[in-house]
Parts: sequence; structure tokens; C-alpha cells
Amino acid sequence: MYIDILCAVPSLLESPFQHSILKRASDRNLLNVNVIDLRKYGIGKHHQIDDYQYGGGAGMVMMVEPLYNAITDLKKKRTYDHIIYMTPDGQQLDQSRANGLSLAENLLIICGHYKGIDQRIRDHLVTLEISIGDYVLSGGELAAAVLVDAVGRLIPGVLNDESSALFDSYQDDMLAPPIYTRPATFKGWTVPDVLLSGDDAAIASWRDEQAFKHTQRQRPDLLD
Ligand code: 6GU
Repeated sequence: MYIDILCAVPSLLESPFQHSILKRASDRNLLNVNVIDLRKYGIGKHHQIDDYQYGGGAGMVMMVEPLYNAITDLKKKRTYDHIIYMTPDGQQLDQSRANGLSLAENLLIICGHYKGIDQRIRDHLVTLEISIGDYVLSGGELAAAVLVDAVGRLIPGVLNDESSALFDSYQDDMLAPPIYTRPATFKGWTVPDVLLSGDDAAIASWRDEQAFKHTQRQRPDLLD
């Protein structure tokens, strides 16, 4: 999968994809993340990318022309399954959206900054608008990193134990059960006996029960 990210602050995206699972994905060529600096397409000698908003009001707006030129240029190289705009007023990212996007060949992600981007880009070029939650970030870059992480780890072949994504919290609208590793006792804090019993059936049913209780406690809305 190719993911191109068009943004105003590329340095915010230097490190997130160079560690752990996403690094392995890119080492294996399963995921190629390419960050493009919108300023390259800026207007005039100052490479301007934002301007005051029509109608007045605080905050700058990212201009239509640099975005249009950048997107047009990028489209010459790849055919995108989606052109995604990261915005707090988009549809909220969830696991099922991430699952769907993990099957894409090519994605273009546009990160807003300042007040956001000129509406005409959203109306004519963007195909999907995604938010990562009901709070406002100062730009779309960190949200884009969240989206790429959630999607990238689901690309077939990325996770070592392919089945492990199936047991993630949210894959079945249930949170994951508690987990433990050695030692079995630490400062008198013990691991549940059943996990040390070697009884696979008992362990599986304990995990189901714990997952249910945990979900009831933390996220009762998931059980509705
Ligand atoms: Cl995608 N962008 C910004 N700027 N803020 C957000 C967001 C995105 N999702 C939640 N808050």
C-alpha cells in the first residue's frame, strides 16, 4: 500500500512510521509512506499556502490553488482509492473503517492546519473526511499518524501472528481481557490461577468472561 500524506508541517511526521510494526511493514515493502510538504506547491516567492477567510473571522484558511496543484501532481503518479481529509468535523475513525481502508492500494491523506482548508477542495477532490475523535487538534498531522498506524498494522502480512489483530479490542465490539506475564507473583500481586492451570478451555472461558466484564465497566455503550 502507498500512503501519500500532504501536509504543512512534514517534520511532525518524521518519526511515527519508523519504529516497531510500521517500520517492519515498510522494510517488507507492504507499506510505503510518503510525506509531501504542501509548501512545495505554495504561491509566489514566499510559497504562500494560507490566506484570510472570506467573510471575516479569526484564523487562516489553506488556499485552494496549492492544494489543487499538489493533488493534481500526485494523481499523475497514482490512482487513489480515497483522498482523505483529516478534520475534526469528519466521520469518526473506528476499527471497521480501519479494516476497510487496510484493503486499499493507494491512499492520499490531506492534513489541514490553521482553520482548515478551502471548502472547494472538500467539495470537488476529497472523497472521505475522517476525524479521530471529538476534540480539536492544532493540525491534521498527528491525526494522520493515528490513521496510518491503525490501517498499516492491518495490512495482510504486517503483523507477525496474523491472527492477533482478530483479538484486538474492538474487533468484535468487545474490549480485550486482562493480560499478564512473568513473574507469577510480584510484591504479593498475583496472576489469576486459571492462567497458570494449562487448561485451555478454562482459560478461553475466563478470557471471554473477563472481556465482557471489562467492556461492561469501561464501555457499556459497546454492548448495546
Ligand atoms: Cl483529523 N484534525 C484535527 N485538527 N483535529 C482533530 C482531528 C483531526 N480529529 C480529532 N480532532
